[in-house]
Amino acid sequence: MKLTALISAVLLSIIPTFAVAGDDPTLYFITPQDGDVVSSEFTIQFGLRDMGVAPAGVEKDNTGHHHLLIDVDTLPPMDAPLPKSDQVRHFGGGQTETSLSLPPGKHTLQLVLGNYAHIPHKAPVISKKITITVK
Ligand SMILES: [Cu+2]
Repeated sequence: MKLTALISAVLLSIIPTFAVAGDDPTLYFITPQDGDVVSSEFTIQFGLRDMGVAPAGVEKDNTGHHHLLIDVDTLPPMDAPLPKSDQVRHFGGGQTETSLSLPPGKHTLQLVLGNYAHIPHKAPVISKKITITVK
């Protein structure tokens, strides 16, 4: 009985660790960073931890491709393919960086990972929204 309790306690303390290990994907900007001042043409690098990048059309668990949201105030629906526009750019080739030209002033940038069919994952993988100033 005592042993059973001990085993249960050990299992309970181990299981949650296993359940979350490698299961906490993080999407972020390597560059630019929040608050940066950039020139009119600048490079953006996408960072992703705990998931992989795969081109659109390639169905593989725990992968997706990047979508860059430019000056988007309200996130698009997370249960449908992301729209394609100047403000929502798809990197379906599996690119992890791009070069962008924006008019002078403040702009917001945000990343959303989409699966092979451009649909965000069940627990959507979204970066923090950053604000940059274009000179
Ligand atoms: Cu896409």
